[in-house]
Amino acid sequence: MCAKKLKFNTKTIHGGQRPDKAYGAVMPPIYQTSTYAQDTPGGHKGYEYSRSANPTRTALENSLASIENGNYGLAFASGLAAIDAVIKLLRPGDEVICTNDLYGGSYRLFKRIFEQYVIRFHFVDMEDLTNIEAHITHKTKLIWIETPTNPMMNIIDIKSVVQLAKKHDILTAVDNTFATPYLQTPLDLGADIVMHSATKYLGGHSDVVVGGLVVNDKDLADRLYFIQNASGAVCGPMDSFLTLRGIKTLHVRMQRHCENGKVVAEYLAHHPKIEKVYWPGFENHPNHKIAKNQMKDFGGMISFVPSGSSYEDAVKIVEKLQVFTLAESLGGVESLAGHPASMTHASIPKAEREKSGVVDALIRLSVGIEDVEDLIADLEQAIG
Ligand code: P1T
Repeated sequence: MCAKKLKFNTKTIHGGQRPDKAYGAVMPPIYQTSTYAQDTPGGHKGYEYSRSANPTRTALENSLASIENGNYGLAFASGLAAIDAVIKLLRPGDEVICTNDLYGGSYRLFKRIFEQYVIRFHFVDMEDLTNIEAHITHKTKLIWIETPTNPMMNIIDIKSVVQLAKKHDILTAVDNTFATPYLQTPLDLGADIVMHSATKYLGGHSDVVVGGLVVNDKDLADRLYFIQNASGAVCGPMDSFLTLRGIKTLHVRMQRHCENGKVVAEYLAHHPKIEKVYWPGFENHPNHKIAKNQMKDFGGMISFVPSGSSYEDAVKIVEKLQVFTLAESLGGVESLAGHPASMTHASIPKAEREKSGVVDALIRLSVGIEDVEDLIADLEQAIG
């Protein structure tokens, strides 16, 4: 059966994978090898050196393409390595328009690395399309969308941004890390590139650092493959295997992340000691309607500000949590709490991050798939 016709839950398990030809192994074997024997120079079986290609990585790349409804997948050593490859499509003098609220490491890569090579980044509030339009010139070559944004949970209307970009012949890339293809598939909305930190929900068990790209266009895939091979930040076979294993349960994990996320978000919203809760599932979220339209559910990522709104108020809470672990990252089966100002977004200057709402008192939760009663009890004892 054509893999493209399979439904999502089936694709997470079977997408791009067949039982191994040698012995019928149901899971793709871990080809822990750097090189491959050749009968004669150039006479190999499709693999010659594992930076260029590795069968376990190929299985992951096919799986990524399958779950994102794309034609071509590429797996990298980290999410940032995947972003790095996309920006390397550009040349000095080119400009990028990106969401003003985005992962701190993406901001750092754009500002501290690529601006040295004379690529310019405009960070704009994409909830209002006129902000994007105002920055479009003949130099604009890429629009970089993160939605929901990290950590403010803003929702960007992918379809509208893509329409605008296409009018001006500009590529669009969507960082789909927070939503995953369980919730939204940006290529179906017209985006050119989907990017993942597979470290998060796709891997799902906080045991790998992996990145991914998926595209439909053959020429774009070839250019990205060239960069992947030439720059070399590839995903190793063991990490490819673990990510593939994670993807097989993506749909059941995401369902529970969404259910638990809703309960936790509503608990926080009704708590007298919480000032503000950011979660796209609330009807009064500024872009709830767009979220409802482009996402299947609202996910398990929530940010909030405790009353008092001071750095100390936030630190007191995260230090008291016992079931939630205070740690960077997100998307694993276990619940994590983070303090963006000092952790994930510390690389963004304070004045810059506060403009998009990342204040010192902001706490970010990655709601896991534990019993939600235990998560609520933990928050209750920590918030007091
Ligand atoms: O960590 P890495 O796999 O390199 O992925 C970077 C990245 C890219 N995009 C988004 C939306 C991300 O959240 C991340 C990584 N984020 C964290 C580590 C974090 O705690 O937010």
